Amino acid sequence: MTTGRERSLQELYRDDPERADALAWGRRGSLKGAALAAMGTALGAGIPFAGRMPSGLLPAALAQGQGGPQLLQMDGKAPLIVLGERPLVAETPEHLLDDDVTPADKVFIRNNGQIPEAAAGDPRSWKIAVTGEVATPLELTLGELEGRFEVVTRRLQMECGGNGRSAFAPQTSGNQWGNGAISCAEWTGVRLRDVLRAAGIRDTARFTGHHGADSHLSAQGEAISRGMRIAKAMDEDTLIAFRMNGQAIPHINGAPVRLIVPGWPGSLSQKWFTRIEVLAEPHRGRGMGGTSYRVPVRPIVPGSRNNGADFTDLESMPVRSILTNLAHGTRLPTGTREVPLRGKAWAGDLTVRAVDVSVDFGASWQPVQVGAPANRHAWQVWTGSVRLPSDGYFEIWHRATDSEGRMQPHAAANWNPQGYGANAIGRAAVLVG
Ligand SMILES: Nc1nc2c(c(=O)[nH]1)N[C@H]1C(S)=C(S)[C@@H](COP(=O)(O)O)O[C@H]1N2
Ligand SMILES: [Mo]
Repeated sequence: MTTGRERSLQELYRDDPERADALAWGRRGSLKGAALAAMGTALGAGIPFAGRMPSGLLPAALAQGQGGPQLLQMDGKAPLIVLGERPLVAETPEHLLDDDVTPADKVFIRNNGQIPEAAAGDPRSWKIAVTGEVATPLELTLGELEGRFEVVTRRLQMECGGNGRSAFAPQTSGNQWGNGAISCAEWTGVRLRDVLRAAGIRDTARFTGHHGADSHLSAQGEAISRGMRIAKAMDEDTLIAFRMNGQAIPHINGAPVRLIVPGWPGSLSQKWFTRIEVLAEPHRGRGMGGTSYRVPVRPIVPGSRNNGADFTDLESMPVRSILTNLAHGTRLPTGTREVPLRGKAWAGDLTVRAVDVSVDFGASWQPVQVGAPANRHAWQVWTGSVRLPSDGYFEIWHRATDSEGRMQPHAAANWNPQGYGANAIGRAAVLVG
């Protein structure tokens, strides 16, 4: 895949996708023989379903940048894909998310500021506070928290609000996540609602504000401090968590205690958790208001400027699927016709009703089996297989539908300046032969 001709098509796609499309597909969307052959060479194989390819579609194999991703080298962590070093941000490659319960080493990392020093001494003496619109403000050590409230264990998905962001066109600001800013670990902790009730929330309590021990890179103020409607704080699955998969939480993922607000943007799941405020008005911390974690109510022109005044906070995350048994770009032996597939799907506070797969660029779809979640707010495992008609270049497309009938769209929808809520159909390239 290194001749001048092949590289030039790839480069053209990167530098000037419209011209590349016109060259490859013709201005009326009809396929030009020579251009198709060139594209086939670039991909390393013919494209048996080329006739079904929507005009202007960039093959997934060409959408990858040149050169491999930078991989994380950190004790206790798998080789995650590093998206940023200061602050440290790393996503999990989809094919490393094959476990039903995400092991600690495969949980993605999203920091917004400086990683705080690991607390010296007994983690059970770490203090958390409840302040604001409560009858009795509380300050409790982790030890007291564990002793005083019912301890529960749940499998909970935690997904960054920007997961899938790299699918937005035009590109938005923020970390260019693929689909790997998701984990579903087994969290042990106490219910936030039990602690809030113990403090006696007042009738005026409408919102929360979350605080942690890390400071902003500039050392000015907190790294991030978000909040939510009180109803989500009172959800039985919203936890103050102190164990992940039965072990102490890894420091990088918020030890010794963090919030877990499953199904809503991960930014609410405060790491190195120190205090929750109960508020009458929406919280005004870093990461609130404007275009932060907010999406348009009425679609705006992609790429346009907007101050977000009319936007709404992103709450329940949209439906998404990932493919986990086959890495994007996998080469399968000549003659492979049956390809088993396995993946995960989830839909914020909702569940996933169906997952469909296609190998002909979405011309036809077939359902796969979708398992029940282990508990509410856990992701669901899907399994199935597809038949390929020949050797060549294929794309496995996977599309989930939530319990209210909403499907993943063909392209990232509802463009917004900071790129939240992108849940385009998943596409993995495979080469047979
Ligand atoms: N204190 C603190 N909590 C935080 C963050 C942070 O930077 N500081 N990042 C948030 C964001 S944006 C996400 S997506 C999740 C990521 O959690 P993880 O790094 O354990 O995967 O933590 C959230 N909680
Ligand atoms: Mo995030």
